[in-house]
Order: sequence, then structure tokens, then C-alpha cells
Amino acid sequence: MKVASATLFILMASVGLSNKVAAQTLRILVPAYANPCCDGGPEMWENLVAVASSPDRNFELFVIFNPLNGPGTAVDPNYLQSDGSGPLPELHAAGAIVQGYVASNYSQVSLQTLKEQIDVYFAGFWAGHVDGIFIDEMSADIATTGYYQELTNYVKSISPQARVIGNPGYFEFSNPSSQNQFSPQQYVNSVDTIITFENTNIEYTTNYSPDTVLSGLPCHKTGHIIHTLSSLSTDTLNLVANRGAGFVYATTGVLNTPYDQDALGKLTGPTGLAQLVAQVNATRFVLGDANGDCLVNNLDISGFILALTDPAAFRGRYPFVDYHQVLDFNGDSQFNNLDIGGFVQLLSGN
Ligand SMILES: [Ca+2]
Ligand SMILES: [Ca+2]
Repeated sequence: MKVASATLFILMASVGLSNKVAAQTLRILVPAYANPCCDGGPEMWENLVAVASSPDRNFELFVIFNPLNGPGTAVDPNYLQSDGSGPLPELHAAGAIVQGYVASNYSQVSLQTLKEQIDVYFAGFWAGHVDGIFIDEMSADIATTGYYQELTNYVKSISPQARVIGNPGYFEFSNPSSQNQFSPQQYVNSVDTIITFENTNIEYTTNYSPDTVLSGLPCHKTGHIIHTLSSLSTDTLNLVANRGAGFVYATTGVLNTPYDQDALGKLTGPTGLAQLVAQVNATRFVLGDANGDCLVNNLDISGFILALTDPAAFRGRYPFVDYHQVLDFNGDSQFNNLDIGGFVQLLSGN
């Protein structure tokens, strides 16, 4: 599509502007802690494979793989059989992003032990089936920044594309030792994504009060895990979106094992995962967010131009950004030059 050079100039000149809108491109992060051997496990894993395989899936599906509170000491054939079949390779082949689980016990587990567990996921008996690492029991003390940064660096040294998700499960960070070696920003950046809420829905609706360091971050930086919902509702996902988190899991499951069941808290019967997927699809974009980071700012200009001039290249770079919706400023269900004015207006705050 031809774009007037004067228009491109206007787009490129829209610099120095603040973020206008924070809403959502949600990714689902499923703590798939039920073993596919038994109870609700077979159904959970079948449903995960079905969701991952669906041609209609237009979001990234992350699955936390936790065979034995960590990688375990041998292959569990319920996940992976000796002939290479099983729910784990099926899920991975269907395009789900598999995060291997490790627990850091609030930085009390030795780095050497965790590195050995990470090795098992990437180079040991789970090799080829794991994409990233989920660090549970992340300390909220920013003095531990160096510890988590070292783990992240280690993962990246093995697999530069791997995502490291850390889970303090809490939205406020502390500095009890009054150290000044690390800043809150460095703490948040010690992992790729930080889970800043993991608790009940009542806590989420009444007591969520995030640390100031969490404001204005792109949505791939934070995630929220909400359990003990009375029902799955788009209200919950809209709240997650409005709070700027890009990774979500929501379930009616309850303590002590909210993730050993499906999203409707069931061990058997119809799954809640499909319902969660439908709700995510209904809440997942913000007008003008060309690069899918949930913020609208100058970083979206190059994506906007790419979508206008080379749609195939845009799809290659941002596969889950539906630019026909996200960049349709004049509401005519198409994306073309007629949408430039609305985008410029939004960026310039007019
Ligand atoms: Ca953006
Ligand atoms: Ca349009």
C-alpha cells in the first residue's frame, strides 16, 4: 500500500509523547500441575493440547510444566514415553510455550542446585520439550536481585530465546537490609516477566496495590494468577488488562491445590480452559498498540508503518497482533491510509 511521504514524516515526527493507553494483549499462563497420569490430569493435558492446536488460537499459550516440584530425577512416562510420544511433546509440537518449573525457596536454594535443574530441562532428559523457565517462590526482597539475575543469565546462556518468569506472587517489593546495591527496577528486570499477583479473587479485587516500579511497564513484564473465583468472568480479565498485566491465569480452583484442576476447578467434566480462552480473546487488544506491548506510544510507529506497507512482514514480526482490529481507527473494519489520522491524533494527544 502506498503511503504519502509527508504522512510518514508526520508519523516519524511524533516523538517525545507519553503513554496514552494501557490495556491488553493477554497471554494465558497455565500452571498445569496435574500429572497426566490420573485424576483430572489426563483431561487437563488433553484440553491444553486441543487449545494449543486450535487454528483459531490467536494468543501465546504458556504452560508451566512441573513434573515433581522441579524436573524430577528421571523421565515420567506419563508426560513423555520412550518412543517420544506423550502429552508433553504433543503440547510442544502444537506450539505451546513450555516453561520448566523450579522453586527457589525465596533464594534459599543454592544457585548450583537450580542450575542443575535448569540443565535437566534444557540438556537432560526433558531436552527438546522445554522453552523457558518458571522460577517459583521468588523472593520479594530486592537484595536478591543478583541471585535471580544470575539464574536468568544462566538460562539465556543455554537458550537466548528462553523466557524466564519469576513468581514472587506479590505486588510490593521490600528492602529489609536497606541495601543500595540494587534498585527496584533492577529487581523487576532480573527476570523477563514477574508474577505480581498470585492469590484469591477477593484479595485481587480488594487489596491489590502495586509497587510504583510496576507502573507503565509493557505487558510482557507482568502477570497475574487469580484463584478461588466464584466463576470465570470477563470482568476479571478486564481488571487484569486494566492493571497492565499481560500474562494471566484465572481459575475457580481453591487452595491448597488450585492448579491441579482445570480453570473451572473441576477434576472431570467440561473444561473451563475453553471459557478462559474465549474471554481472553474478547479482551485482548488496545487501539493503536501495533507492537503488542499494551502501551500506545512512539514504539508503535514503526509497526504501524510496517502494517501499512508490508502486511506479510508485519505478521511475521507480530504474529498475534491483529492489525485489522488494533489499527482500525476509523472503525470501518479495514486497515488502510484512512486510519493514519486517528493514529497520529492519539499519539499527539489531540
Ligand atoms: Ca505498543
Ligand atoms: Ca479503518
